[in-house]
Amino acid sequence: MKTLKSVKEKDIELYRIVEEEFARQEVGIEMIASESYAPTPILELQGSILTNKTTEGVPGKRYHAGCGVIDKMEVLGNERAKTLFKAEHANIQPHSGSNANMCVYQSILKPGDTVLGMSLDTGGHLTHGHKANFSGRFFNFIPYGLNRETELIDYDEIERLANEHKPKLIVAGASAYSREIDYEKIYNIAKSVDAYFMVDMAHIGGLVAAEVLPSPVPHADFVTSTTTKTLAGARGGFVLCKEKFANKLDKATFPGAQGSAHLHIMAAKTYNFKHAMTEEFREYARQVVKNAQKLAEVLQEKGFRIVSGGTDNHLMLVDLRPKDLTGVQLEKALEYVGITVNKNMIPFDPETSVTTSGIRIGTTAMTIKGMKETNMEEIGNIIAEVAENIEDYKVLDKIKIRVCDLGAKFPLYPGYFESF
Ligand code: DSN
Repeated sequence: MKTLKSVKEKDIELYRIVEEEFARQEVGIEMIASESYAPTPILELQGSILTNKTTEGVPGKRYHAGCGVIDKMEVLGNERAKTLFKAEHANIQPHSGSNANMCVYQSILKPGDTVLGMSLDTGGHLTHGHKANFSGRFFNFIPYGLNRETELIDYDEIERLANEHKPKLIVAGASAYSREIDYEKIYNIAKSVDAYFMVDMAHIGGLVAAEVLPSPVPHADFVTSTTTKTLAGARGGFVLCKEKFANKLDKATFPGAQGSAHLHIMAAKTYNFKHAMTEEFREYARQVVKNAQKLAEVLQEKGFRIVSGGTDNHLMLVDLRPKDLTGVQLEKALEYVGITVNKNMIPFDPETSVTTSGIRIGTTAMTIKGMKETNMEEIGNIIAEVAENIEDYKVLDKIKIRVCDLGAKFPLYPGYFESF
């Protein structure tokens, strides 16, 4: 690859690993719901000389000299994030979505404070209070979940828990939930107990930007996100908040949660926000959802159960019990044929998180490569065939060739990289 010319000269061992991963991404059918392919300007910015500068603080109030130029970039990024999401204040410094959440907690919580968050096993995120994560160790998170019948967020449970525990903060948002969230309802619950309200929209940020899904920004005190998932860009995070929290958030980010900023990544985010304002991006976001809905429909026709009966966004949870399979079995068999998904617990899963009864499938990455509903039909059929032939390697080997042929029709960065 032209862009890795020096790596090839200086470290052939490492170069070969990148080359191998390029080949995997080139022909593989990528359906991990948190993945996307960053546009080439983002690859360039993430590899740019901006990585060389050290900054701490915010534009105009720095702890190092020589920040005049870089301040222009950060101001531009903040302004674009505010415009894109109609937010009062933005901070694009968080290194990741987890860091973005840490920055908000650092802004308004003290260790031991009580917080409500969606449990990981019903679709939440590690940083929403899991015991293995800093959030669950430093704060008193009370988990809420889903209604067993509808498999939708149990808003009555949130209200009951809020009244019982009087939390300082309620966190909404998920990494494995396929339905729209009623932000206004949770906001009203939060305000009734005098709690702050934060939404982690990491998974759906791109769909919100494109107005394919409703925005949490009018309702939430803080909104966190990554730029990597449906925003399809830089590997990092950011926070939006009401102006009255701006100072608290900036101080909680630096020096509260992070040291010097990653300016090359912040520049990539800045491009990301501009790209997400284009009609091309909006069209992509609409197609992501159309593809997910088509794939869910095909899988249902093939006898899989889709949690909650369908999807409003880029992902779906597939219950494999009707096929008498576990998540780990199907994940492995799909990986063997070249389709990447992840095993995932379904609501009220009788299996452990290591085995699981489900898989999570997302359509972001393949939509970026140009796939449409007809391709989703083909992928749905292939997934069903793999499930029916889970250990029949003669059949799986034939399917592998079909997957490779399909993947090769949707190349990665066509015309950008020189061939190996
Ligand atoms: N939270 C993980 C996921 O959803 O896959 C990583 O972002």
